[in-house]
Amino acid sequence: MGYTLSQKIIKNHLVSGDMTPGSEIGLKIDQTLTQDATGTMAYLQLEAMNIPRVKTELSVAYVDHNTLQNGFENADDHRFIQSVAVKRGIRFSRPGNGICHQVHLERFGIPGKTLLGSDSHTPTGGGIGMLAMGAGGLDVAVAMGGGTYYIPMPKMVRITLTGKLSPWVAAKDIILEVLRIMSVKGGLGKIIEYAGEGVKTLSVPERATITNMGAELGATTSIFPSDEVTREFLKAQDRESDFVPLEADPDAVYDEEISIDLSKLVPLAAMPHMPDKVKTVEEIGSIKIDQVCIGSCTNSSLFDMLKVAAILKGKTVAPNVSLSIAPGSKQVLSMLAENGALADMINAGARILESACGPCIGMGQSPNSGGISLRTFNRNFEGRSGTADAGIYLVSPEVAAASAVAGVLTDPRTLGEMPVIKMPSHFEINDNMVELPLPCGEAEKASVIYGPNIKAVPLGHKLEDTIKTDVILKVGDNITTDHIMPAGAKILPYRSNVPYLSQFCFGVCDKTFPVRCKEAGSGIIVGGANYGQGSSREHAALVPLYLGIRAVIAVSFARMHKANLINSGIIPLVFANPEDYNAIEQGDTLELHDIRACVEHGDTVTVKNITKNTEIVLNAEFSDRARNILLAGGLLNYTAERK
Ligand code: MIC
Ligand code: SF4
Repeated sequence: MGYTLSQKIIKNHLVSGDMTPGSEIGLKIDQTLTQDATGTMAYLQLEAMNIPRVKTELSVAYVDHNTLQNGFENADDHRFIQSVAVKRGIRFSRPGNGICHQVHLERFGIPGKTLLGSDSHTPTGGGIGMLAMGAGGLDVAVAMGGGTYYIPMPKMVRITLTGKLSPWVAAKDIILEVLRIMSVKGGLGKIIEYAGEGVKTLSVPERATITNMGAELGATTSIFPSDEVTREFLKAQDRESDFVPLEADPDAVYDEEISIDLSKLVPLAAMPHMPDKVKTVEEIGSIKIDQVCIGSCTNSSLFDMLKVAAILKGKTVAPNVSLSIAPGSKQVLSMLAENGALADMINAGARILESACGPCIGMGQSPNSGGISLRTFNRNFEGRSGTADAGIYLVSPEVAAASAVAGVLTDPRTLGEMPVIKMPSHFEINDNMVELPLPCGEAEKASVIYGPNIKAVPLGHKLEDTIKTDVILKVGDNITTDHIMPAGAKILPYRSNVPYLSQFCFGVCDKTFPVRCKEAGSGIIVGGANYGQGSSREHAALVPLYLGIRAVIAVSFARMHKANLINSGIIPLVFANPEDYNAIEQGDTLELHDIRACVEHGDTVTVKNITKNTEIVLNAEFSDRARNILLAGGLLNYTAERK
């Protein structure tokens, strides 16, 4: 029996375990990336582990998230990251160089290599055939130190693409269609591989849009074969020598198969407040809009920007609309400037933003009250834009630009003939904004620069025999990390200061949560299905740890969040019978009797609901390594114990 494309890469990087779906495997990581919002924690942890120099083939530290510097905090974080990077053998991508995933694809990604990033959209690298995964900062720090990265061996899904996209239909519509079919939990524990004749019709930036937003499926990662299209892209980036052809064996076996005829797709949009609430633009109708934002790691390539510029050329943005555009990288922005496309955007009235995440993470451009905003981004979770009652629709660059001019949601097929955009045969290459690490000899003498807002990483403590505490919060299905630990311009500057950040924990669901935790001293959270979906941010575990959360009991967990909980020493437990979710209420007192012994040896835990005088069985299935981490009270304690 042959191997799938990702099984081949896994096999080449397998350090431990066997490739049976669900069982834990350990992988060697070739490359890592961090961004600044998760990077400070990752580097604090790297420093705490005393790693003098990274052992990966390549590690890059990007600054792209916290770029609104309306206080000293973000600038201090950038300086801290830069000082660690140059000292520890990491390349530093300076603010202004672009969004981590876009820059990494352009300049560093290599087919067949493994990439671990402290950001959930790291799978963008799957667009050039990398096995690229998101993880919490601590896991990335461990990988930088040469440590193995552990995941449950994923199941394999093949999405066969046939035909060719019709005019005005985009790669974004392909991934929105996949989200419509599979839902935001459909990819849990799976790798999505794209195959079929349709693949050849898609450029690397288009493939990267699709693998990027595979994060919204909850998938471990998504990947395209590395073929002649990949070679052309790498060649145009002066990196043809990095090309390796890669594809699945013809007799590879998949656990799930989906087929999509590209020629049947039409422009789609994800409606508020979930990326899988997908309808056709036509069905939603010409609703009035207030804002359009174009950019983000999903849709900010030169290819996307040139399409947008062609639609805007000679037009004016509708008076009721504010249009912002953030090109994904310095390379994209300078090429737009040179070929005149930037002038077309500016003349149409677009507000040009720096090459960074910007509005995608609520760093500015929050819509007006109750505003409707069309965004080419990947997430439209409630409150993420910074305006609690705004309605965010996720669309392609074509739909966004056409709508910005019309002032209402617009199907671009009504615009007539589609402009033909060709990929350049050579990109402008200038890596002057990537600072190289100091050579050995000099690096030892350099110091790490901390700012006053940078506080220590909270540590868990050894797991006790029995936990008896109250359910401090009960929430429903699909709770995102944006619910648990919101981002945005006001909060993000405190990513290095967990005590301060803790005031905002679960702010979207229940503003009293942090105060109640402090009063209670400890607590348990009860959640529904797909708890912790969305980002890789380990703050969604570190902050609850700081607030005294001991365990989370849920119907199911998102992969990265579950790993972050374990790394923090918070026990993730799953209802053996999902119906039992209804048998616990907020405020109930629970007793996890003999929890230490159960975590050490058992596969189940019986929880006593003292308030209701009932008992419920919970699954506590962990790998041996996860058990030991939980017993030690988190990965940092576990690592220290083993030294
Ligand atoms: C996001 O898109 O939510 C983020 C901000 O990029 C996060 C990382 C973070 O919270 O810093 C992600 O996707 O992992
Ligand atoms: Fe940045 Fe948005 Fe991409 Fe996250 S999803 S990395 S915030 S552009």
